[in-house]
Amino acid sequence: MARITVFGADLSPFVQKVVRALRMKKLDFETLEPKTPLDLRRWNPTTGKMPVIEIDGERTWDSTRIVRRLDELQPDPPLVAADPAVAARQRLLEDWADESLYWYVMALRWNPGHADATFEQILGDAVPSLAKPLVKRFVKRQLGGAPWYQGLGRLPEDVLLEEIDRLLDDLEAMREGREFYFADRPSVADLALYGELTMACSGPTPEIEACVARRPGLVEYLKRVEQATGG
Ligand SMILES: N[C@@H](CCC(=O)N[C@@H](CS)C(=O)NCC(=O)O)C(=O)O
Repeated sequence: MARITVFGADLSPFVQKVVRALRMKKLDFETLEPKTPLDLRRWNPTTGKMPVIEIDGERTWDSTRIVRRLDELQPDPPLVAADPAVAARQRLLEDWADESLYWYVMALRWNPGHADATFEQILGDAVPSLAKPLVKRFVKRQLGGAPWYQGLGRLPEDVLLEEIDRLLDDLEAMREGREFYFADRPSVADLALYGELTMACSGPTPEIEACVARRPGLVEYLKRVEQATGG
């Protein structure tokens, strides 16, 4: 049995993707949460981002590459469908969740109306109150700056929410009433969507939670993915 460690914070959608893939495959692992942003640089000098996985001493970074590696290590159950056309759609939806939906959620989390709550959620307990104003200004500039440079962070809040609402309609329609995306068992697409929507519904952006809650089919789907990937 391989010795596996996942480096990363539980709230990260990308860490969720990896942890749930490991649970689906019934692989034992331990997790290590970062204590400071310097940990990320130390664990992953190439991109400075989490998650990173170590399998018998060999490290891999980036959730998409990691889940691909897990499929090599333990092919059963597979994380994409056997049919290449279905697998391609699942991988593309995974990529859309990681590289597009993520930025919609980040743009809202770090916009002026939500940035304080987001900061409190990720670092509130870790920073002494005297240092908080300074650290908060720095973190808002660093992490909040990313969606601004990406572009979605420049949209007004009402426009962002309207777009997210429309995208959730499209997501629902694309599932075509199936249990999971394009197949009868979860794939990388479901793991990625679950991670993003769970972070979106984790507190600081109640408006997205309301968007999700208005769609009972989506709520049921998320519960289904949760159950099928370790609860
Ligand atoms: N494409 C990467 C994205 C990873 C990513 O953006 N992780 C965030 C946490 S949700 C991170 O490490 N952020 C720290 C930073 O940007 O400095 C993946 O799939 O692993």
